[in-house]
Amino acid sequence: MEAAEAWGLRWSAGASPLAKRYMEVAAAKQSLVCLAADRNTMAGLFELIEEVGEHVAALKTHVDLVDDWTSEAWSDFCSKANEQNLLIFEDRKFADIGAISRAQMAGKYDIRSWSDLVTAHLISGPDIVDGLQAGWQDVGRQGGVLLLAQMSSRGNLLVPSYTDEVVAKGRQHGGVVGFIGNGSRPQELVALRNKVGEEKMIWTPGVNLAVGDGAMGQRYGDPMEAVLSGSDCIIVGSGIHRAEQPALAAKAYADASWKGLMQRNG
Ligand code: 5BU
Repeated sequence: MEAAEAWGLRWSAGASPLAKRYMEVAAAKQSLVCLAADRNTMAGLFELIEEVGEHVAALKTHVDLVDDWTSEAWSDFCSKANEQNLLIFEDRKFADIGAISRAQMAGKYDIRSWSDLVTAHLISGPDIVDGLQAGWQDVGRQGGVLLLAQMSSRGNLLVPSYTDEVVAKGRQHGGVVGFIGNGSRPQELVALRNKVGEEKMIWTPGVNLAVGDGAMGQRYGDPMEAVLSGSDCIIVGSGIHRAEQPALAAKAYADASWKGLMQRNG
């Protein structure tokens, strides 16, 4: 199915080139799944992406949790992800002032050189988005910021009035591809989608086929329900990488998410 048809308003309402790239891959693979590749060895990461790459549309990383990280191995890993047509999303949750965030895009991990998307808090003010965009520009690349408007963990301090401010500022900024919403609470997602409108994306962690509480305050909601409530991408970690058969699990999440999109637009 063509991306424009699959995505309806989200495609036509002026999405950024990066968002369109994601939507095309998602339509081609019939999957709105972003794999949270939370494994701490390079071998584990390579194995995971080999197994599930065909069923997922984006790859989320935490570059600083890999024990045997080297820039060479990481660069090979990113090439593999690119071969599988995956956008690479470093969930760094930047939060500093603009100039330091720009500098943190460089440094040892050189996130600006391989990431297509990064997460940021808006707690320090809107200049963080300009700082991150400057980071990509410093190496002649384009990227997009996902602002944390909600979180999935219990007791988080992103209260509705804070969410409103993040959305109001983020909606106006061309460097913001979209927002992180709470995949574990459909009502919160519906409210977020109403605030965001149709133009920007909402990506949601806190999703698992086994709904309920996860480890250390994580909360999980149903994948299809998240999409029906306005999520454009379900971020799934342990539901896939801890499954006995990760490829089968990834396919199950892909199917649920795609069904949600078809029903949402139907
Ligand atoms: P899980 O294994 O599916 O629970 O992994 C969730 C991933 O999403 C993990 O990498 C977190 O860092 C990430 N995450 C989250 O769980 N909740 C949030 O609000 C944000 C990110 Br933002």
